Amino acid sequence: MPLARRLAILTSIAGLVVACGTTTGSAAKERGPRLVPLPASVTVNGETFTLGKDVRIAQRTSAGATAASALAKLLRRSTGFAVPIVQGQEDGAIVLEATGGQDLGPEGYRLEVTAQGVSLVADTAEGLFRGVQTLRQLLPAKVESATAQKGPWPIAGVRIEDRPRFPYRGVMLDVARHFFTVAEVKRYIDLAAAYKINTFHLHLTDDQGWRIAIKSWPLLTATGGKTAVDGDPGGFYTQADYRDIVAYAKRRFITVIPEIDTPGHTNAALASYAKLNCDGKARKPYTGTDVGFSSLCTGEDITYRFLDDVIRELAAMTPGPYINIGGDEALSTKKPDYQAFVARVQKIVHKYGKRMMGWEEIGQAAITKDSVAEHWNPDGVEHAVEAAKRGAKLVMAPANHAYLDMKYTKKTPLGQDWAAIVEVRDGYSWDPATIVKGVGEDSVLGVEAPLWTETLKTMRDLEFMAYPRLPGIAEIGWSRADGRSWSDYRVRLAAHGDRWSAQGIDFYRSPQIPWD
Ligand code: TNX
Repeated sequence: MPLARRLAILTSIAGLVVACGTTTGSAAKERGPRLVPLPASVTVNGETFTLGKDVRIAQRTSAGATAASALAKLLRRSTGFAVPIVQGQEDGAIVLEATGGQDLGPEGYRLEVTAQGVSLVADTAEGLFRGVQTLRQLLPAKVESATAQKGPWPIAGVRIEDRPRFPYRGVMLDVARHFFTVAEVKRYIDLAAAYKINTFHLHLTDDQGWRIAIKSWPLLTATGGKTAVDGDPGGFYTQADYRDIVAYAKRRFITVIPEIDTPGHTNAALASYAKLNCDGKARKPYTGTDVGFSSLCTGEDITYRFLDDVIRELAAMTPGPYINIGGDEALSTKKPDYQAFVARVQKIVHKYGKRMMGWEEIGQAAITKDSVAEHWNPDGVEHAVEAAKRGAKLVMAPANHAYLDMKYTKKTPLGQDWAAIVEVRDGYSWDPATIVKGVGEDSVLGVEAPLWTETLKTMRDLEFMAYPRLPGIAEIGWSRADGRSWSDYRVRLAAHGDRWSAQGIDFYRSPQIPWD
């Protein structure tokens, strides 16, 4: 029997164990732990480990430090227990172990809960951190509370072995249309980390605002940072702010990808420096929501000196492998100019030791195999196919499924509907390996959930649009396709509403979900 088939049978047996381990019939799955994203295998053992006031976290190796402190912080806050972190092995503790050689992969983990204690094993510090996110979901929802709650604190007995399907599972936040503070960005990172997201794509510039300080071009923020959609207040990150965001994300094993959108979506830059315009005249600041009207002057050397400076400064404060150059909707740039522009900017990105990422339109240019294109437009798949033909990998963010700024229903007060109305089920029901005909699993690096902010002004707005859809995209990126179904997912997701409420998230109570 081929290995894949054998694994499939094994997994379906493991799935049965979940159902049988608790009770029989349709209530069975509801009694098993309702985890999102769905792990590769879960076996329920019927035991329970209850956290008491003497609970401790035992860190077997130093690789456990980040995961141990994240878990301790969460437990201290909501249980009120001291939760010391100790070294070595201890009975009745939560033991974190990353000794390597377990064949669990860079993000995989094995989590075992018995009446005696909790053991979390991974090959890497990152794997332990992902496993801690699963452990959180085995505890009562009140564990997410910011203040001390009354127990008890039972953890269901399970054996979970887990690893992701795709290495890239991202969220994107547009801080250009509306600005969000460092504290708000950190909260968004935290919410995403709970669902094992590992990439944070930060859309830093657009027609309406330039949000990152570039020391060699100070007017970008002094002028271009002042505006936002609807004349709302602008803002920008200093380089120290940006480094702070990067470091914060890193402690959650999330890689930051900065995007400087070019050659279109550049009005804020063109308003800041007259010399960046082909006619030498500064553009007026823009606070509307049209797209496709601006372009850098692709024939002039100054454009590339400008981008060399910007990319050099960005690369120096970005430890992650990618610089994103945007490239979408360059409707005011002629195709040959666009192609030459992308090829030339790619060289600059390479010069500073990074790989280039951009929206799928970059597939029209001579991109190298190490570049990554992001599919977004259901009507623009030919660019994604072209990118794959050039050997580049794709991140899938189809607007009619994955865009968190699409309305849930016609009546949703926030958001847009140009791509689709996206109820929770629509957001969940697609597969990255089949969404673009001609781009198969081998070309897919992963998935992303973009959140554009033309209509979103507050943290509450972001949370309302992201929850409950973001966890669905996270699951599509993490969990194997053959284990996923809408009927099972909606029941698992139903358990998460109380977790979000405990964190003060005002989520969309979709009628499609049987909320607890
Ligand atoms: C399309 S997606 C855009 C953005 C808008 C978004 C709104 C993409 C690459 N470009 O400029 O904000 O639609 O949904």
